[in-house]
Amino acid sequence: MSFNVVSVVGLGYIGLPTAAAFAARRKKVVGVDVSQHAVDTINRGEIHIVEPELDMLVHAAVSEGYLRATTVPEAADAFLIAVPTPFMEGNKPDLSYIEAASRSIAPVLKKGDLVVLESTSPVGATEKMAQWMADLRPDLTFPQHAGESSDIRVAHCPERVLPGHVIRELVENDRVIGGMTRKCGELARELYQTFVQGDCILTDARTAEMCKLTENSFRDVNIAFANELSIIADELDINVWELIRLANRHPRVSILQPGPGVGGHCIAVDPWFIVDSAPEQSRLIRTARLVNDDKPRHVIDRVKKAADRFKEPVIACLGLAFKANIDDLRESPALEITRTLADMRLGRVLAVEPNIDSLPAALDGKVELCDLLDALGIADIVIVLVDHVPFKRLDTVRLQSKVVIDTRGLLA
Ligand code: SAJ
Repeated sequence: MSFNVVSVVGLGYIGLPTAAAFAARRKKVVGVDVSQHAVDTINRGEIHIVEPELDMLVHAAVSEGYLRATTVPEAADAFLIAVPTPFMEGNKPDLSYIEAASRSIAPVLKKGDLVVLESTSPVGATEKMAQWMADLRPDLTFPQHAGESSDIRVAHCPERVLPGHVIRELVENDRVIGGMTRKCGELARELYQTFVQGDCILTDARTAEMCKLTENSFRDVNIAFANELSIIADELDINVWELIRLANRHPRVSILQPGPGVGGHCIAVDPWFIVDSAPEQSRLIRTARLVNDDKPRHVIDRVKKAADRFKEPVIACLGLAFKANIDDLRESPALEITRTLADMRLGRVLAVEPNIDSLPAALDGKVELCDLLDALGIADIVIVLVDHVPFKRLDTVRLQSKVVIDTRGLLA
């Protein structure tokens, strides 16, 4: 089957690079997004998100006529759904974006089309998506009823790219492709092989859904182990960074790095989808989430203890992003810690974040955005919250006579 037109629904951190990757392989791509702003920006050949190299790719794709964005879905041969799956109250997955996206493409589906869910999803979401489309198109058959003879093919192929390295990882990473039937998977594999150089491995949709959740839970559980060690080490007056370095000399030990907590929209969210599906069985996964979510409180307690020694300390928070060398502040423990410290009115709070020009609303009016050297010039307490490159290059002489709380092991 040749896919003449590919439609990508949801033009965010995953959908837009994916659309650009197809376009770079000279596929006609119709991008669909509910945001008129995103659509207009892309149609000008510009981008509305920050990701290295993406701007060039999108610019080329649009100017050469391979990529076009719209708010209203159009007919295509394959549809990729890459919309958010946040969680709601009680850590339950919110499938409303997937539901809205699948309902929006249902009217333009035709016999032979492929629909792939890329969004990180709880087990069973692909089947639900197929049913939402089937409800609106009784004239077409879907795999949940017609099996291999269905008019529409449906699969799940979770994205696995690391923010900041999306363009390279999209092409090089292996992909797990879960078809609702074998033929659904094979057709999806054919589509991804347009630009993926890694292996495209077939499985069923439920395993593919669980595989993505498993990858991020693996990381969460292992970071929780490192975070718990760091709290124990503080208690026992041991340098956790040296401890981990030494333990990692063992050939079968590979401990991750502690930090101020786990941020981002993936690792801190996806494990809850497993817990929600099998609450009784997910004891370790749940506990890891709780350990990581509690880490900012531990950091704040340490700062509070240090601040008690001063009358009105100047506290410099180095880094607001959720990890090194990005500008993404969403779900960032560094941001949460800085905001809480300001709200506690322990002293004057300075934020140093070289990747942003202005403070987010959560900190506006409470915290001063400062240059690294200016902040170090006046700070009594310095908290390293993110291991950005400029902080790594810091001359430690500047920290002498200050109380330093290093959550990233930058100075260890
Ligand atoms: N972190 C630590 N210690 C570590 C490693 C990470 O505290 O040793 C923290 C980071 O500072 C950050 C958080 O964990 O706050 C997550 O950062 P990350 O770089 O581990 O991952 P993300 O959230 O940027 O991207 C992850 C990736 N998943 C895995 O590595 C298994 C990516 O491949 C996924 O595509 C992405 O989640 C996603 O979309 O699910």
